[in-house]
Amino acid sequence: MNTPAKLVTYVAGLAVVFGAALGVGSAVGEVGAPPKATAPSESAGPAGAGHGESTSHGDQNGGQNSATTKPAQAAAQDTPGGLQVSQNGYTLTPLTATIKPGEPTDFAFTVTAPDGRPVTDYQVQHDKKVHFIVVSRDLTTFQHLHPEEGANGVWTVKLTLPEAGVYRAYADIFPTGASALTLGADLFAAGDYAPKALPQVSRTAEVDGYTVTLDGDLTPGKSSKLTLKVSKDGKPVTDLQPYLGAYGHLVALRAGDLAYLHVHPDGEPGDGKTKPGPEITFYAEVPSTGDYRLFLDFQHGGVVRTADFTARAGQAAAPAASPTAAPSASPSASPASDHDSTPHGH
Ligand SMILES: [Cu+2]
Repeated sequence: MNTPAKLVTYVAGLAVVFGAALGVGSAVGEVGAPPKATAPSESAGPAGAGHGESTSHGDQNGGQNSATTKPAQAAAQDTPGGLQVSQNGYTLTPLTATIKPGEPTDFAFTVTAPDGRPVTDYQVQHDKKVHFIVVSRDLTTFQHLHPEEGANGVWTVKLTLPEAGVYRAYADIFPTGASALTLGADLFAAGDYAPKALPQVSRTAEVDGYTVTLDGDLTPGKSSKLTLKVSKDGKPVTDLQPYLGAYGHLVALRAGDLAYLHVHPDGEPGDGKTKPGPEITFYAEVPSTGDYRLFLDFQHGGVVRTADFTARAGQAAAPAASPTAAPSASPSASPASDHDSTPHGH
């Protein structure tokens, strides 16, 4: 009996303490001072710190914003084409999800405008509204296609992804009322994928019995003149056929991120000065040092062929060309210059 009695007393005691606590709590609540004291003090610490942090963040953000806004804008303007699936409100939207390797597929896509609707009004560039480029991401395969325009801004093209792997598709377009832009999206062909190494730097390409040589150097940040000379069986080809309003089309892609670079042909058929070969001249603008893949489309005998090169932009050419480099050619420098001179030698 003692134990229950003690429990009752204990419970009663707890009740008293609890009641007292309630009383204190309510009293405190009524007074309002402690809660106000604690609440502000609790929140004052974090809030104060928060203000401090947010203020400093704000300042930093403000500073970063003001500091990064201009570079960001400049960067946006300088960002090469093809790296983004959406740019300036225009979005490349593939409508075909899966593509089996080696099987011709009706690939469909739209480009949506900032209002979300498919673009139906395009400016023609080089005879076409849409130039559709597809490369494997290891840059060893290249296709330059021209999709057919369907209803409601849907474009379709017969596309074959030659092997399993990851591909980059580019839509080189000029929506009316906007500016020319190149949107890019990845495509996938399921299966075992073995990426190939980037083809070695070379100034000579062979395709179907044609030899194409590359002259000129890619200089980062500058318009670089490139001259491609086409020959067949050792003889210069002087009757190239116009293809898409030019004697050749050159696409340059940066190794590593597959940036799509602007290349402008120099002259066009019928301008009274541009000859149908054997040389085709372009001006390419590359944004950085590094390796680039160049794909030249040219037409001869009614067939369009593609010659491909790997070219190195930047410092590579400088030491070999520098007068001081030769006398001071050290053992460590010679391998580089040997390596660099190889493509130049051809
Ligand atoms: Cu095209």
